[in-house]
Amino acid sequence: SVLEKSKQLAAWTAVDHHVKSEHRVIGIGSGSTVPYVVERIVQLGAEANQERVFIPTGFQSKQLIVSSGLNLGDVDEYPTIDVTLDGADEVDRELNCIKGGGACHLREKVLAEAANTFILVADYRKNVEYLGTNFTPGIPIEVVPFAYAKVLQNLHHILGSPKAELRMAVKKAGPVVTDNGNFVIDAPFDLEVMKKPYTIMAQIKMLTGVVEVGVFCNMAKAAYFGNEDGSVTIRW
Ligand code: DER
Repeated sequence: SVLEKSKQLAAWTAVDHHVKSEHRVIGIGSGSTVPYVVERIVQLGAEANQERVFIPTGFQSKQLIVSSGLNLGDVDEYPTIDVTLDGADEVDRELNCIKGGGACHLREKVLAEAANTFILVADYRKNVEYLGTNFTPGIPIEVVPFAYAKVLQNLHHILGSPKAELRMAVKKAGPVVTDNGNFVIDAPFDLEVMKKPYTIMAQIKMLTGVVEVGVFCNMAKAAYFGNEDGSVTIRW
Protein backbone atom coordinates (compact mmCIF):
# COMPACT_ATOMS: atom_id res chain seq x y z
CA SER A 1 0.00 0.00 0.00
CA VAL A 2 1.01 3.65 -0.37
CA LEU A 3 1.09 3.99 3.40
CA GLU A 4 3.40 0.99 3.91
CA LYS A 5 5.65 2.14 1.07
CA SER A 6 5.94 5.54 2.73
CA LYS A 7 6.97 3.93 6.02
CA GLN A 8 9.55 1.80 4.22
CA LEU A 9 10.94 4.81 2.35
CA ALA A 10 11.32 6.83 5.55
CA ALA A 11 12.96 3.91 7.34
CA TRP A 12 15.36 2.89 4.56
CA THR A 13 16.49 6.48 3.95
CA ALA A 14 17.09 7.05 7.67
CA VAL A 15 19.15 3.86 7.99
CA ASP A 16 21.17 4.72 4.88
CA HIS A 17 21.94 8.16 6.32
CA HIS A 18 22.52 7.36 9.98
CA VAL A 19 23.66 3.77 10.58
CA LYS A 20 27.38 4.08 9.99
CA SER A 21 29.89 1.23 9.79
CA GLU A 22 31.51 2.38 13.04
CA HIS A 23 28.18 2.27 14.93
CA ARG A 24 28.13 -0.71 17.27
CA VAL A 25 25.12 -0.09 19.60
CA ILE A 26 21.77 0.59 17.91
CA GLY A 27 18.48 1.40 19.69
CA ILE A 28 15.40 -0.08 18.03
CA GLY A 29 11.99 1.53 18.65
CA SER A 30 8.44 0.19 18.56
CA GLY A 31 5.48 0.34 16.21
CA SER A 32 4.79 -0.55 12.57
CA THR A 33 7.44 1.62 10.88
CA VAL A 34 10.45 0.32 12.76
CA PRO A 35 10.28 -3.16 11.15
CA TYR A 36 11.38 -1.43 7.94
CA VAL A 37 14.35 0.03 9.83
CA VAL A 38 15.38 -3.48 10.90
CA GLU A 39 14.74 -4.81 7.37
CA ARG A 40 17.23 -2.28 5.98
CA ILE A 41 19.79 -2.95 8.73
CA VAL A 42 19.63 -6.70 7.99
CA GLN A 43 20.51 -5.83 4.38
CA LEU A 44 23.80 -4.36 5.66
CA GLY A 45 24.87 -8.00 5.99
CA ALA A 46 25.42 -10.57 8.70
CA GLU A 47 29.15 -9.84 8.90
CA ALA A 48 28.67 -6.13 9.63
CA ASN A 49 25.83 -6.81 12.05
CA GLN A 50 27.78 -9.50 13.88
CA GLU A 51 29.83 -6.65 15.36
CA ARG A 52 26.71 -4.80 16.50
CA VAL A 53 24.25 -5.09 19.40
CA PHE A 54 20.63 -3.96 19.23
CA ILE A 55 18.77 -2.52 22.22
CA PRO A 56 14.96 -2.92 22.36
CA THR A 57 12.37 -0.41 23.54
CA GLY A 58 9.98 -3.10 24.76
CA PHE A 59 8.67 -6.60 24.15
CA GLN A 60 7.61 -6.01 20.53
CA SER A 61 10.98 -4.41 19.75
CA LYS A 62 12.81 -7.32 21.39
CA GLN A 63 10.81 -9.83 19.33
CA LEU A 64 11.67 -7.91 16.16
CA ILE A 65 15.41 -7.93 16.96
CA VAL A 66 15.48 -11.62 17.82
CA SER A 67 13.30 -12.75 14.90
CA SER A 68 15.54 -10.76 12.53
CA GLY A 69 18.61 -12.67 13.76
CA LEU A 70 20.26 -9.58 15.22
CA ASN A 71 22.29 -9.55 18.46
CA LEU A 72 20.09 -8.55 21.40
CA GLY A 73 21.52 -6.28 24.10
CA ASP A 74 20.02 -4.42 27.02
CA VAL A 75 20.31 -0.81 28.02
CA ASP A 76 21.90 -1.45 31.44
CA GLU A 77 24.75 -3.22 29.66
CA TYR A 78 24.96 -0.47 26.99
CA PRO A 79 23.89 2.80 28.68
CA THR A 80 25.25 4.84 25.77
CA ILE A 81 23.81 4.14 22.35
CA ASP A 82 25.27 5.29 19.03
CA VAL A 83 21.95 5.80 17.28
CA THR A 84 18.32 5.07 18.16
CA LEU A 85 15.73 4.88 15.39
CA ASP A 86 12.04 5.01 16.35
CA GLY A 87 8.60 5.84 15.06
CA ALA A 88 6.28 8.57 16.25
CA ASP A 89 2.59 9.36 16.35
CA GLU A 90 3.11 12.99 15.31
CA VAL A 91 6.09 15.29 14.72
CA ASP A 92 5.86 19.09 14.68
CA ARG A 93 8.10 21.57 12.94
CA GLU A 94 10.61 21.69 15.81
CA LEU A 95 10.80 17.88 15.89
CA ASN A 96 8.82 17.73 19.11
CA CYS A 97 6.79 14.55 18.91
CA ILE A 98 3.95 12.62 20.43
CA LYS A 99 4.90 9.01 21.15
CA GLY A 100 3.13 6.27 23.02
CA GLY A 101 0.47 5.19 20.54
CA GLY A 102 1.94 1.76 21.14
CA ALA A 103 2.21 2.28 24.93
CA CYS A 104 5.99 1.90 24.75
CA HIS A 105 7.05 5.49 25.35
CA LEU A 106 8.80 5.02 28.70
CA ARG A 107 11.53 2.75 27.37
CA GLU A 108 11.50 4.66 24.08
CA LYS A 109 12.32 7.88 25.92
CA VAL A 110 15.10 6.14 27.88
CA LEU A 111 16.69 4.97 24.63
CA ALA A 112 16.11 8.29 22.91
CA GLU A 113 17.95 10.04 25.73
CA ALA A 114 20.71 7.41 25.86
CA ALA A 115 21.45 7.84 22.16
CA ASN A 116 24.06 10.16 20.71
CA THR A 117 21.72 10.43 17.74
CA PHE A 118 17.93 9.95 17.93
CA ILE A 119 16.17 9.62 14.57
CA LEU A 120 12.42 9.55 13.87
CA VAL A 121 10.91 7.60 10.98
CA ALA A 122 7.28 8.06 10.01
CA ASP A 123 4.69 8.12 7.25
CA TYR A 124 3.16 11.32 5.90
CA ARG A 125 0.29 11.29 8.42
CA LYS A 126 2.72 12.17 11.21
CA ASN A 127 4.20 15.28 9.62
CA VAL A 128 2.19 18.11 11.22
CA GLU A 129 2.52 21.79 12.04
CA TYR A 130 1.21 21.41 15.57
CA LEU A 131 0.93 18.32 17.77
CA GLY A 132 -2.63 17.09 18.26
CA THR A 133 -3.63 17.83 14.66
CA ASN A 134 -3.93 14.27 13.36
CA PHE A 135 -3.25 12.13 16.42
CA THR A 136 -6.52 12.73 18.24
CA PRO A 137 -6.41 10.34 21.26
CA GLY A 138 -4.17 12.88 22.96
CA ILE A 139 -0.96 12.67 24.96
CA PRO A 140 -0.16 9.11 26.12
CA ILE A 141 0.77 9.08 29.81
CA GLU A 142 2.18 6.03 31.59
CA VAL A 143 0.93 5.93 35.19
CA VAL A 144 1.28 3.55 38.09
CA PRO A 145 -2.02 1.64 38.49
CA PHE A 146 -2.30 2.72 42.11
CA ALA A 147 -2.54 6.38 41.08
CA TYR A 148 -4.45 6.29 37.80
CA ALA A 149 -7.77 7.62 39.17
CA LYS A 150 -6.01 10.51 40.90
CA VAL A 151 -4.06 11.40 37.77
CA LEU A 152 -7.28 11.25 35.72
CA GLN A 153 -8.96 13.60 38.20
CA ASN A 154 -6.06 16.09 37.98
CA LEU A 155 -6.14 15.97 34.19
CA HIS A 156 -9.92 16.50 34.10
CA HIS A 157 -10.13 19.29 36.63
CA ILE A 158 -6.74 20.98 36.81
CA LEU A 159 -4.75 20.53 33.60
CA GLY A 160 -7.64 21.03 31.20
CA SER A 161 -8.17 17.61 29.64
CA PRO A 162 -11.76 16.73 30.52
CA LYS A 163 -11.75 13.94 27.95
CA ALA A 164 -8.68 12.18 29.34
CA GLU A 165 -9.34 8.49 29.71
CA LEU A 166 -7.73 5.22 30.78
CA ARG A 167 -6.62 3.25 27.70
CA MET A 168 -8.62 0.04 27.59
CA ALA A 169 -7.27 -3.09 25.90
CA VAL A 170 -8.97 -4.57 22.82
CA LYS A 171 -8.01 -8.26 23.03
CA LYS A 172 -7.81 -8.36 26.79
CA ALA A 173 -10.44 -7.49 29.36
CA GLY A 174 -9.54 -4.35 31.25
CA PRO A 175 -6.91 -1.64 30.69
CA VAL A 176 -3.76 -1.87 28.56
CA VAL A 177 -0.81 -2.91 30.76
CA THR A 178 2.62 -1.70 29.60
CA ASP A 179 5.88 -3.71 29.51
CA ASN A 180 6.57 -2.08 32.87
CA GLY A 181 3.29 -3.23 34.45
CA ASN A 182 1.69 0.21 34.34
CA PHE A 183 -1.47 1.75 32.87
CA VAL A 184 -1.75 4.36 30.09
CA ILE A 185 -3.99 7.43 30.10
CA ASP A 186 -4.68 9.28 26.83
CA ALA A 187 -5.19 12.99 27.45
CA PRO A 188 -6.33 15.29 24.60
CA PHE A 189 -5.66 19.03 24.99
CA ASP A 190 -6.70 22.13 23.05
CA LEU A 191 -4.53 23.14 20.10
CA GLU A 192 -3.36 26.26 21.95
CA VAL A 193 -1.97 24.04 24.69
CA MET A 194 -0.30 21.72 22.18
CA LYS A 195 1.52 24.66 20.64
CA LYS A 196 3.70 24.62 23.78
CA PRO A 197 4.46 20.92 24.11
CA TYR A 198 7.25 21.36 26.63
CA THR A 199 4.98 23.25 29.05
CA ILE A 200 2.19 20.68 29.06
CA MET A 201 4.69 17.82 29.18
CA ALA A 202 6.32 19.28 32.31
CA GLN A 203 2.97 19.92 33.98
CA ILE A 204 1.84 16.35 33.38
CA LYS A 205 5.17 14.91 34.47
CA MET A 206 4.80 16.65 37.85
CA LEU A 207 1.53 14.86 38.65
CA THR A 208 2.22 12.29 41.37
CA GLY A 209 1.93 8.78 39.94
CA VAL A 210 2.95 9.73 36.41
CA VAL A 211 5.84 7.57 35.21
CA GLU A 212 6.45 9.11 31.75
CA VAL A 213 4.76 11.41 29.26
CA GLY A 214 4.52 10.65 25.52
CA VAL A 215 5.78 14.08 24.45
CA PHE A 216 9.45 14.16 23.37
CA CYS A 217 10.88 17.69 23.18
CA ASN A 218 14.28 18.63 21.82
CA MET A 219 15.39 15.01 21.52
CA ALA A 220 15.31 14.06 17.83
CA LYS A 221 18.20 15.04 15.61
CA ALA A 222 16.20 14.45 12.43
CA ALA A 223 12.85 13.15 11.22
CA TYR A 224 12.27 11.20 8.01
CA PHE A 225 8.78 11.18 6.46
CA GLY A 226 7.77 9.02 3.51
CA ASN A 227 5.35 10.88 1.27
CA GLU A 228 2.39 9.57 -0.75
CA ASP A 229 4.14 10.49 -4.01
CA GLY A 230 7.16 8.33 -3.22
CA SER A 231 9.36 11.22 -2.14
CA VAL A 232 10.88 11.59 1.32
CA THR A 233 10.86 14.69 3.51
CA ILE A 234 13.76 15.13 5.91
CA ARG A 235 13.56 17.66 8.74
CA TRP A 236 16.30 18.48 11.20
O1 DER B 1 4.25 4.27 20.41
C1 DER B 1 5.17 4.79 19.76
O2 DER B 1 5.73 5.85 20.11
C2 DER B 1 5.58 4.11 18.51
O3 DER B 1 6.77 4.63 18.07
C3 DER B 1 4.44 4.23 17.52
O4 DER B 1 3.54 5.23 17.90
C4 DER B 1 4.85 4.52 16.11
O5 DER B 1 3.72 4.29 15.35
P1 DER B 1 3.79 3.60 13.90
O6 DER B 1 3.18 2.26 14.07
O7 DER B 1 2.98 4.54 13.07
O8 DER B 1 5.23 3.53 13.50
